[in-house]
Amino acid sequence: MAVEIVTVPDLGGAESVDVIELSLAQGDKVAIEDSLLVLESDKATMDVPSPHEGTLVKYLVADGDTVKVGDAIAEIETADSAVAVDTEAASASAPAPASASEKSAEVEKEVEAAVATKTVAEPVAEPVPESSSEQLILVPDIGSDNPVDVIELSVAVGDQVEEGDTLLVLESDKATMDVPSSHSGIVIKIIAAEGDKLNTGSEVLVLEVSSSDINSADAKSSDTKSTSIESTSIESTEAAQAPEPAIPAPASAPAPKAAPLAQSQPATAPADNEGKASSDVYAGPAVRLLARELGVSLEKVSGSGPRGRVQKDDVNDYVKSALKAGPASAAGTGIPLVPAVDFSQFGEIETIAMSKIQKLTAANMQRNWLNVPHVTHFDEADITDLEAFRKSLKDEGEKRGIKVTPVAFLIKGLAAAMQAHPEFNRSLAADGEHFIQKRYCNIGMAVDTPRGLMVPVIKDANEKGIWDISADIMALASSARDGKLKPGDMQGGCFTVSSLGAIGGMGFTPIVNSPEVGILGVSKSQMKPVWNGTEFVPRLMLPLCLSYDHRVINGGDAGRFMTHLVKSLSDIRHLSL
Ligand code: CAO
Repeated sequence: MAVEIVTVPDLGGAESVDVIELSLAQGDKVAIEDSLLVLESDKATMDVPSPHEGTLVKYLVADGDTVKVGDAIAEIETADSAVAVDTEAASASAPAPASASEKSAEVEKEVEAAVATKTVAEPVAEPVPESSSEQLILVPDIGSDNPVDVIELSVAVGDQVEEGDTLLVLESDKATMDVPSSHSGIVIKIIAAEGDKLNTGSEVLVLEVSSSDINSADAKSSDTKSTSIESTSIESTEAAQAPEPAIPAPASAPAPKAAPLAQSQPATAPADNEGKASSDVYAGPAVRLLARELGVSLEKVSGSGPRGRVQKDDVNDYVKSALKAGPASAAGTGIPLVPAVDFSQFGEIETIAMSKIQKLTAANMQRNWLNVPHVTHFDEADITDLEAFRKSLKDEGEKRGIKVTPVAFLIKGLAAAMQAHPEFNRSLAADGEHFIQKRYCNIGMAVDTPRGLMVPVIKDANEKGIWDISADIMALASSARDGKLKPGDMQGGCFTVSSLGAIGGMGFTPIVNSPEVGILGVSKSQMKPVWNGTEFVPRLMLPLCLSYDHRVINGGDAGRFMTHLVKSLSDIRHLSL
């Protein structure tokens, strides 16, 4: 066993380049030639293949670092150090299956080929003999005898293209290259198809052009050719005819490293690349290959790499979240993503898995919060008499084995208010054009459990008295805490009560449990001085917060509903009417 240090190979003249992708994870098995990382200069990207077989111990650089030739980039543990050949020591050490210097020369050649291709990427235009106004566009010199894949056709028959517009995108193992049009004209026939393998001189498409365009473009084409054939390095390319970068980079400033885009973005959240053609998305060949294999349109993926470059993880995360979101995701909501933050940079952290209930609650809350236009109406009820009555039930309750808490009265009061104000016992139909009026009255009750929030339902609350409701509260709350609720216990709710009265607080804005249209938040009752017309008297006041779906309930409805509820809680004789 030996640990080999891999260094940055010859960069073909570029002084320093950015690390834009770490291709592996610590502990990954590495074969010779596996891509270790991707480097990028102003004009090209290159994979750095491993000169060793073994296990990646660690990277010595990070995404976004700037490196130069000879910089240490990774440690690889090899089984037999004699087999491994270090990049720098390649020429001096024993022969290896593919020495690093050979490899780096290969990489360099590939990059150069790609760059040169970009420079010669003015396609060769040969006049079509039978019509002087038709131009057959051929693949330009791609700097290699190996065929390259057509990964994208950027135009369709009938399109008007201008000189320099991208006609199609080609991809070799190591680079992508746009083929720009050498003429302005109208596409009248497309010969190449996506997935075809093309060589220098292969037919791409036919353009209908005016004679003047042919002449001027031909002149430029030959100029370009003579310049570009000599362009063999990243730097000399820059000095040449200002070609398009091999992989188009957006002009925007680099994204702050501390705040990359969320790792698991909603599949349907708007991508930075929304609206772009795939060929314009800033991504490397390996990422394009992965996206094609997974059937992902790159323009839908947000790039988290430097300057918004799409990385393999972005494509994988897109696929994961697409699967998770399913077909009912909030497509096109335009909601900006919350950036993921590496909290470990600020101090020690621990990652805790969410329980299934917590995940469901999070998803439901977000869904309801996003879908329902919420309004919260605040009021308070004088429960002085109610509490006196409740306490008077204590002895009988002990005999029955039932504890009566304020929540039972709230549920009873809500059921009565819903009978009097039936709009609170409605749901919006899925078509958005009808109300569903319910003739039954089931009230959900939020229960705080160690595994998360659960909402069992008290069935037919309008038909039950305080003892029965109290018995239901006890049974359902205890089943919820013991994890023994059955699915039927949590279904069919018409309205929800969320009582934090035993915990504290003066008020809160609960989230409607859609498709229900209202939820009552209850906070802790307090003795308050209340003006009775002649003097201040101490009264026990219960804060109530009604959140409602404003698509179904108007403010006036809410005011009347709460006035009804407050009145019946303040004088429980109304509950018997
Ligand atoms: N003001 C003052 N005291 C109150 C009160 C209020 N609004 N509501 C209840 N209390 C008192 C009760 O009277 C009881 O006191 P005593 O033992 O002295 O009689 C004590 O608080 C404890 O009540 P409890 O919590 O055992 O029973 P409950 O019927 O009041 O509530 C339940 C049951 C299931 C609603 C509650 O236990 C619970 O889980 N609440 C949390 C709901 C929640 O998490 N909501 C947030 C959802 S959104 O995140």
